[in-house]
Amino acid sequence: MEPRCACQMTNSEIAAVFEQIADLLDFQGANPFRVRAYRNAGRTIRELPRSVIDILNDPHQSLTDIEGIGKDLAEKIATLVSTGTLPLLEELLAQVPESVLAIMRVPGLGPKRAAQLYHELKVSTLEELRAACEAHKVQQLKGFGPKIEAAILQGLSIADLAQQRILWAEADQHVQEIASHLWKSGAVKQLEAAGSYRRGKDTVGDLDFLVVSQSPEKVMDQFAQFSGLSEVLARGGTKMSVRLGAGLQVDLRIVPEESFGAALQYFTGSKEHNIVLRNRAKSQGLKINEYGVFRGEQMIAGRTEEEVYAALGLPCFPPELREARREFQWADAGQLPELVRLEDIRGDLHAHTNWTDGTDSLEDMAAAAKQRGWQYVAITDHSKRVTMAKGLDAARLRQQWAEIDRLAQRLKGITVLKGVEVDILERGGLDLPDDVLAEADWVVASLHYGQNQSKEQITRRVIEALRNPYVCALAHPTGRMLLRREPYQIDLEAVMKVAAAEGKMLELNAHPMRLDLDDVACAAAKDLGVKIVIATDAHGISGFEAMRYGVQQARRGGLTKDDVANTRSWAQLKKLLGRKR
Ligand code: DGT
Ligand code: CA
Ligand code: CA
Ligand code: ZN
Repeated sequence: MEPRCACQMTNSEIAAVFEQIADLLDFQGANPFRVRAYRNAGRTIRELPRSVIDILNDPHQSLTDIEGIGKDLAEKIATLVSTGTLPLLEELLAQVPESVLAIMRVPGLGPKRAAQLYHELKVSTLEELRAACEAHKVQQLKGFGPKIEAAILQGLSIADLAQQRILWAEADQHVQEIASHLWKSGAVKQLEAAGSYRRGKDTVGDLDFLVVSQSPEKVMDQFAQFSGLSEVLARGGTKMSVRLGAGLQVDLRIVPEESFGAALQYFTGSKEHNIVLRNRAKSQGLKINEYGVFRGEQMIAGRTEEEVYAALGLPCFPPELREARREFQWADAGQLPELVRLEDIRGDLHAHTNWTDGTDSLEDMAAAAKQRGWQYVAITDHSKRVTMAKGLDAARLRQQWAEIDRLAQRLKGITVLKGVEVDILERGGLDLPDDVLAEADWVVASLHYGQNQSKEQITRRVIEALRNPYVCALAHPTGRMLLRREPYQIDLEAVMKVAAAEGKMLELNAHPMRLDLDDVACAAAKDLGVKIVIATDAHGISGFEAMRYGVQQARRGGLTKDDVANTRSWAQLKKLLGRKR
């Protein structure tokens, strides 16, 4: 590991060091309590609302004031922050190659199996693991077998992808940091991050910055000074490419002011959208490239994106729609949808508290939802089947609802809905009886267990759940975890048809790692007349921030305010839920 200039470590970088130590200790078969202590330290730091560096710089605060941080951990953090590493990490890395960390994280593996692969097959890199699977050596190991070998190969393709792409939310953090760093040069006149980031794609391959500047050298010098940078890959007169510490590539282009709109259009893409655009230009006797729109030698547009699209007789498409799906068809018909906006959202319908696996109290969650300007929030803690999350049985759930009633008398300006996230059981059926569900204001059904069942089984379970008169919506309908886990097998079209017939809704889970439904499925739901609920699945007050990721995904699916159920007041939404409730 490259030691970093310590004063710049972010909480997630600090947490990662503790997590790496936990993984490496686990790999070596160390005492489980010791492993857990490091893992918990990582988690504590990752979830801190304030930056560790801020706390260390604050003369009135000490790390040990924070719950979960004792003297020992505080000392370790101080060492890490001042030296960039920890002696224990260095010691472990001298014994085990760092590349085994990646193997442990392959879906289907873990520290124990990774250690077995390392000791018995000398597998220490992802490439070696793939080769060993393809040579069918892995299935011969004790406790492995052909099924696990196949699962590892599938896990490897996800791991490959995870090395090439990052979540949009993570890209957004990098973009904000890089943009504010570049503005500080004082030489930036205009700046925009283009590419898949600007289109709001759920994962991003690399970042594409465009800048207008009278002194490109000054901007590029400043870029080279960015703290998160690990390597300059190339630098020319107007273009520079770098790699960040985490491996992400960032391209920076300095473009002429009169071409900024054309460059922004070109580098926002998508490539497929640009190809359609170029052909349209051609058929009008025009030429389009990253410098402008040209009739013969004459440049007729380029300064702004609006101007560029207008020169081709087109509206300035919202970036989220630029995927060469239906946007040109809509534009030709004059029916470009007016996409839903974050400001349109009136409330959240999926949130957890410390009654189950959330970190914050009912009251704090309600107050935080109110602070976001929402009119309502549904508290939907897990039902009892989710033992890992201390899921609620009927009695506990009724206690919580009584607590919500008491809270309602104190807390004005927000409606707290009595909800539940009820599990769809492996054998079918729901985890709570109908008479309990009937008392709830809002019920979301989720499939957390039995995710390896056949498409028929899973689809049947989900459809049966949607037919329950008290279920309002299906949560995270495909169970995917971006860059981590494939969706389970489910016939979404069949599910949507039932939802449409029963007047039920589908959730677009806004968690940045889920974004489930995806953009294409959102569009399909709309076509079938199914309303979408954009919900955060917050497990703490900061979880509500995810709403914007969900809205962005809905926009990519072409959804309008009307297509999204929770742009309505609670009274209107209830009406929409229909006759059955
Ligand atoms: P990513 O980085 O894989 O998440 O996806 P993008 O869309 O950001 O792709 P990237 O970074 O390779 O290129 C940025 C934009 O530049 C892309 O969306 C459209 C434009 N572009 C790149 N290569 C081509 C090309 O060969 N033809 C056309 N028409 N446009 C291109
Ligand atoms: Ca890109
Ligand atoms: Ca690029
Ligand atoms: Zn949930």
